[in-house]
Amino acid sequence: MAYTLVIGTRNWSSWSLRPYVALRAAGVPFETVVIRLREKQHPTTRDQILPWSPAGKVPVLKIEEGGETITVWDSLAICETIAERHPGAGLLPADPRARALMRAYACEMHSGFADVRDQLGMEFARTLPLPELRDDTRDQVARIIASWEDALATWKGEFLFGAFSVADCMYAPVVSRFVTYGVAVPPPVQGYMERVMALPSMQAWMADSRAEVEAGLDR
Ligand SMILES: N[C@@H](CCC(=O)N[C@@H](CS)C(=O)NCC(=O)O)C(=O)O
Repeated sequence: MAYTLVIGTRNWSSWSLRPYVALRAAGVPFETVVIRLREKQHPTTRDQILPWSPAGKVPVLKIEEGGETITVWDSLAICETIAERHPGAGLLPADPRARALMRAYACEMHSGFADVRDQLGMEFARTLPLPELRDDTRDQVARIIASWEDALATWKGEFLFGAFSVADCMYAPVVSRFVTYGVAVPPPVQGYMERVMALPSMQAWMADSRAEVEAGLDR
């Protein structure tokens, strides 16, 4: 069995970060292919992604197994697949109630918070001033913080559902955005964000993002 994870420019690719932290949490070896985002010249970003996935978006996970190749696109689908294939990593909580809520958290992130994505774009290796937030963005930031506080208080662990789970993978790019723009958060949430940023996977992503920024690859 061999995994290849196709990702975008690390400083920007919030969607790519999610399966990367999931694979690292599962402790399985994988190859990484990086495609430069926002490339308008031929071959464009899309041209480069299409040979990997018909959806034309990163991330993509290729699983080579028993002479067959399975292509999984979409960050949440990849995280769920990794969680299912590596149950020992505990990325899906064992308690069915926690598992159901964990999925609600992951899906709420996946399908929502458009204004946060728009106004607080991921700039993993940078620190930037907080822009004047629109009302919708402010409401979404407040909702994210309240939901994290609730999960941390309910499950009383280091991460949202106690142990590190798919929900933390899905929210890892939001943690990075809040750090980049200095979003004010209450102490329990600050502690959570620090634990996420300290993960070896997040530290490795930071080192690679910084290298991209220094090489001008995010321009
Ligand atoms: N819902 C998808 C969205 C993936 C997505 O939008 N990826 C962006 C980069 S972060 C992309 O591939 N853009 C390609 C392009 O700009 O041509 C997922 O969760 O994987």
